[in-house]
Amino acid sequence: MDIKRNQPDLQARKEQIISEVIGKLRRHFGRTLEEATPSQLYKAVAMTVRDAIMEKWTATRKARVQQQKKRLYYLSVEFLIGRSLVNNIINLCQDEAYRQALEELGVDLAEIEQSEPEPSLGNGGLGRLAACFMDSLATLGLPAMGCGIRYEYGLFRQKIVDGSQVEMPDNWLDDGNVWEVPNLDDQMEVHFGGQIEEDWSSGQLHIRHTGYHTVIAVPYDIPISGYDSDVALSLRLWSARAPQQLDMSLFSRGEYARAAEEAELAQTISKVLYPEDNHQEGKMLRLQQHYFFTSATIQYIVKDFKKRYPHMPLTRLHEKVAIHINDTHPALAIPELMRILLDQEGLSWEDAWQVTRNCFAYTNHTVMSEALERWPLQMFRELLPRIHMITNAINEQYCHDLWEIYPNDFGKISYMSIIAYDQVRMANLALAMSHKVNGVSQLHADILRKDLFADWARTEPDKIIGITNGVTIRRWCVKANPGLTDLITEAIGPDWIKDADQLQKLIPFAADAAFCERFRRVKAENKARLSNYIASKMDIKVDPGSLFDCQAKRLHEYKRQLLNALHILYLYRRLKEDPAANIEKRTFFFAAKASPGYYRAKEIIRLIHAVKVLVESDPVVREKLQVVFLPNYCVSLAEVLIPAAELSEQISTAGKEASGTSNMKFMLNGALTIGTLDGANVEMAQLMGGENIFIFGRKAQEVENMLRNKLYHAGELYETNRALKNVLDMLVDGSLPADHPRQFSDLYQSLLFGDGGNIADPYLVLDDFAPYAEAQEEVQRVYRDTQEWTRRAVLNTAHAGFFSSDRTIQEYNERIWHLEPIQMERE
Ligand code: GPW
Repeated sequence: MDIKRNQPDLQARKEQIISEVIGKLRRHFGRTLEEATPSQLYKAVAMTVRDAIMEKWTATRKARVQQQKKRLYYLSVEFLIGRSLVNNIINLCQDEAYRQALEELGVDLAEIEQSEPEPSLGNGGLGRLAACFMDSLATLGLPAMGCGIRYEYGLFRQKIVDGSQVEMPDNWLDDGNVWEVPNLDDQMEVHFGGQIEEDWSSGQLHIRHTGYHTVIAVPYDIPISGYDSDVALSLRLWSARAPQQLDMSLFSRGEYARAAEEAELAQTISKVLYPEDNHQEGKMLRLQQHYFFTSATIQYIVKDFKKRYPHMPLTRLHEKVAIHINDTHPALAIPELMRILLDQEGLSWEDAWQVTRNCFAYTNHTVMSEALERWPLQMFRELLPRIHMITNAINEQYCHDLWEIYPNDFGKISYMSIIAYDQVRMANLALAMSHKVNGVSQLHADILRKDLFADWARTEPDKIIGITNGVTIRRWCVKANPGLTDLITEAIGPDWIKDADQLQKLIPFAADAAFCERFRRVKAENKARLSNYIASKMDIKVDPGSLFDCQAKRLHEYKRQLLNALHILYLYRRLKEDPAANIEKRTFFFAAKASPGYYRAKEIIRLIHAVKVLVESDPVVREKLQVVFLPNYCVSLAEVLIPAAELSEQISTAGKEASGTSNMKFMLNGALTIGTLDGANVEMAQLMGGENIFIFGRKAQEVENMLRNKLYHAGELYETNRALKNVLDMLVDGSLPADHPRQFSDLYQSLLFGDGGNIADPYLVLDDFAPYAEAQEEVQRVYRDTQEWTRRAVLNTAHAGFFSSDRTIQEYNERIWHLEPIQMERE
């Protein structure tokens, strides 16, 4: 790649890196280059990169403080950042210097990268989105800080034992973390439980909180460097620690139990990430986590504001501070800001209310009711007595305001209220107290406005907007797919990396045979890379000449991995009936973690394994089909898988996937999509025209209508579609290898009869089965025409620019935050 303007002379930088790496090895590890272990080499190299980022970090802070610009705080319980070393080198535009330096040292960057423990501080799309946003914010030079939790254990590591998922702890911090810097000056106290006394003796209300438990929040800051930019932002992750190992004052007063409880609370709060995705359970520890990091963050925000703007009243906080909550998990930040403004800063209720609403904005990421957070009122009151009082008061005022608009409409007001039926409804809190609310694709925003949040949309018509998700080009193309990156850069120059719209310049190249040939070669190399990875890690041989068909995402009924698996059984049966059946050779890749407590999701993993064993046990079928389940899907696995994919499976029940983001990564990397008109797939189809994507199945409106009016009867499809019946019967007739004959009867039952009052097949797997199979026929028809397939693949990449998270962040900024970039002086 070309050499960027801020890069010092390549040769000089290379020499410098060599001497720095050798220096770090000697001074930190007392080792020579020859003696160093891979892990020590990784750390030494990482430290040199860190030094370079630190310089930017310091300069950025200085510039930000001087320029006094409004700053965004992006709050999220998940930041799924993945490994940092190579990404940081790329963002510093020093990849060439490092490549040459390490080559001279005889060190393989790809190899030492494997020594970096991967931070898996998120479940899936929501957490990865937050990480892409940090990259884009830094690249655009916008003043922002990410705020979250420093989990000691990230998302569990998945192993597959005899076809079943087994969870192992993710102790990613065991060997230290090169990238974080603890900031002891900004430690905060967070208080849980206790009692509230209202003291009016001075004529003014004074709140006294007593008998609480204290936990100390210690911030660890991770620098996030922008791409080809002098700005480095902070990702601040809070870690819990006990006030003192044992609070001796409590101890000496005989309050042993409380002292011990504090120590225990502190030890558990930031211990582990909850592994539920798109699902909420009202667990006390989870509520503690949420309050822990939001309280610490809000305290820091107010402290920093007062330090930076000593003469500005807090009624003007929103001029200097924007607070964004990534779903409702951080929504306790709202009453926490009210608490600090009221109890500590002496603002009036009206002022505190106004300021808070002006600061906050909220992104909704799902319409699925089981994912909407609701806390049991009693738990909420006991754990957070003052926050409960304030939330109650917010609710009262909100309902009162609604009453003015909708007099006597008890139904509407109770639907919109924040506290009802002994539950605190966090989405309603966030809706009431944010000045903007956004969905994550246009379809999703439409559903919010017309359906889930229709009452709010009527009350405040401009409040709910749609901002389509995006992914960072740097990690998902430059880092993951260097071959494609070089090819694109050669064709259209390097500017697309920061200005992804320029990818459209590739459109004419779709008709350029030489370019297409090279595009194909890059794909073939990535397929070989994945095949080698699988051979070395799993001892499985795949055919790099087969169609690589990938479904990689959390395991969920609504994402319908089951539809994919049933379709493989259908192909299996066709080959059994006619070994000469016209079926293109394919490798089906699955990668998916299931929540440990999600029984049916785990059953689907077992089914995929049973299908895999069945397919490979048949000498005829295995010549055509192969199923590979890649365990422990994570960011670094995605970086190998996605560039190798030719077909991207985005087959959720329409209306259920708010946006999806893997769809964008696959598209960027030149895979064609087979998908429903759901989430951002709709926009993908609009952007490049329906010819370049395989769309099938019911539309969101139809699904909604069928379910609402009980028009869907899965059993009828079973009776009328012979092929479908045959496939479904395989779940229960002993065709599949299983521990016991009824192994898959739960799946069978749920599709045909429903359970626990649920209708049969609520995700319309059977209804979309035939259209899916047909679309798959079309896929293989096009795949056989190599040139046509490549043409479409190039057009996918060429139209992916819209899905850059730089565009997404620019839209958030124009429509919600209104930040100005930090001006950096370039030396
Ligand atoms: F339920 N998403 C996710 F909305 O990854 F909170 N985890 C979650 O817990 C939720 C949503 C929540 C995903 C959506 O499912 C996906 O469609 C979307 O692309 C992604 O968030 C980012 O917006």
